[in-house]
Amino acid sequence: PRSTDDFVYTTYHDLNSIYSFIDMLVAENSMVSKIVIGQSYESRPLNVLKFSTGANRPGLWIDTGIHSREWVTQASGIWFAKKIVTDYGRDPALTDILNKYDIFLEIVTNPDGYAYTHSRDRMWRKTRKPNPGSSCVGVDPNRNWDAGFGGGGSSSNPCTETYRGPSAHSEPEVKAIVDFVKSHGNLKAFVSIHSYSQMLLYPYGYKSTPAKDQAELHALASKAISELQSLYNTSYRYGSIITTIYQASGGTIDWTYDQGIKYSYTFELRDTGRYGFILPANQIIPTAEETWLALMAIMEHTKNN
Ligand code: ING
Ligand code: ZN
Repeated sequence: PRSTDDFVYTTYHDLNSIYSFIDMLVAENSMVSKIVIGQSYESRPLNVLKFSTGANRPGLWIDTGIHSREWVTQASGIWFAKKIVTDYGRDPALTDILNKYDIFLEIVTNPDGYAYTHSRDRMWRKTRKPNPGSSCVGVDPNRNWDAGFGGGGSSSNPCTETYRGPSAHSEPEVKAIVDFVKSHGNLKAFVSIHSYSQMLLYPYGYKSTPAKDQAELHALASKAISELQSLYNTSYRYGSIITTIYQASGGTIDWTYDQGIKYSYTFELRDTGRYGFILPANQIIPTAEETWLALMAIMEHTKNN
């Protein structure tokens, strides 16, 4: 494709195709820029799209693809990026959000893993950093954060899918986001998108103590999933990570919440297991569309509170 209008949103794309989508979107739109927040273990750029219509704004963060095999998430991230530039100036709700906040979107949060899901193993989840003393590769980037690091629902065995890594923030893909969040200092919402299970989750995952803002986070989750369901009748469960899915320590949004980002959420997109990670491409656009309604609910609430 020569422009993001020609880009095919109904199929899955490899890493180079996504990188070229990002560069086209930046070239076409003055409100979009690309920030390289770091490099992956295998030296790929960690690209974040910044959507901004003015200086010194607070930020809203969305990441997709931190687990490489969850392909509908990166595909949805691409669709969100195009949706933002299309709707600005047309959809009054999004326009109002972008007149007050910057949106940051990291589409391929684990690029080494994503490349590997295309070249070798479609089911690869983790990073691709070797583990000294083990023949098993990679760390679970959703167990690597400094929030209950090393606790229940994470593993010390490098050969498992939930290996936490040698220390918190050991993975460059995680550390780059940590550094970005701290240096930005004014993110108001942080949404980390996974698949599959059809859930909208909020902290905590490492402990059963309710989050200080549990009541508000729960009510907003309810509103967001009812918006989501309004489009194609997709049903979602919602609640804290530990009570809704399972205990998981060292997860992204427990760390961002404890950094003071109140509206910290994780989505688990379609489906509930029929296709799982191998979601047919004809579900990309419906998944992205319905998820966008929930994201809008979260962003609007953030703006109004
Ligand atoms: N599920 C998540 C996982 O990393 C999760 C569930 C979400 C855990 C948020 C912790 C925090 O296990 C998938 N599918 O990756
Ligand atoms: Zn995941």
